[in-house]
Amino acid sequence: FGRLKTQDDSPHLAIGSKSGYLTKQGGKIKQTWKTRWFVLVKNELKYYRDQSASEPIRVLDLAECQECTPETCGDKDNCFRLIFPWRTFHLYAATDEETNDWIKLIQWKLKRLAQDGMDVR
Ligand code: 4IP
Repeated sequence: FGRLKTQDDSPHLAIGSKSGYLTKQGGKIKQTWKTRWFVLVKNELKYYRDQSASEPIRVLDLAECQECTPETCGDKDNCFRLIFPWRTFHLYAATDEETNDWIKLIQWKLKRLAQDGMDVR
């Protein structure tokens, strides 16, 4: 990513929120892996073209997410998948540590959503 920071750890983000660059596989066209800026707040995971974009490409509702697990996808390191009834997303972060942070936080939110419903911090 050149000089770009791969994560935003600044304190303006609420506890339990996270943002950073993840690389994701295309939906129908599997060869295209695009690096996108992901923002996780409460139950919403949004991805943007880059950190400066104002409109998200897509908003994912974790209330619909069935699973978040590490996986091996071909030659890509640090991969994980997010399973929705309508699509499985394949993603990876720049490092193993960042991937693990995303997985841990998303899994925590999925657990909270399953227990308490929508009010996920
Ligand atoms: C695109 O490939 C990008 O990977 C898109 O990702 C992806 O949309 C498209 O999936 C895929 O065809 P090209 O840029 O080579 O056309 P992004 O939206 O991050 O740019 P998704 O749905 O993954 O966001 P399909 O399903 O539209 O083919």
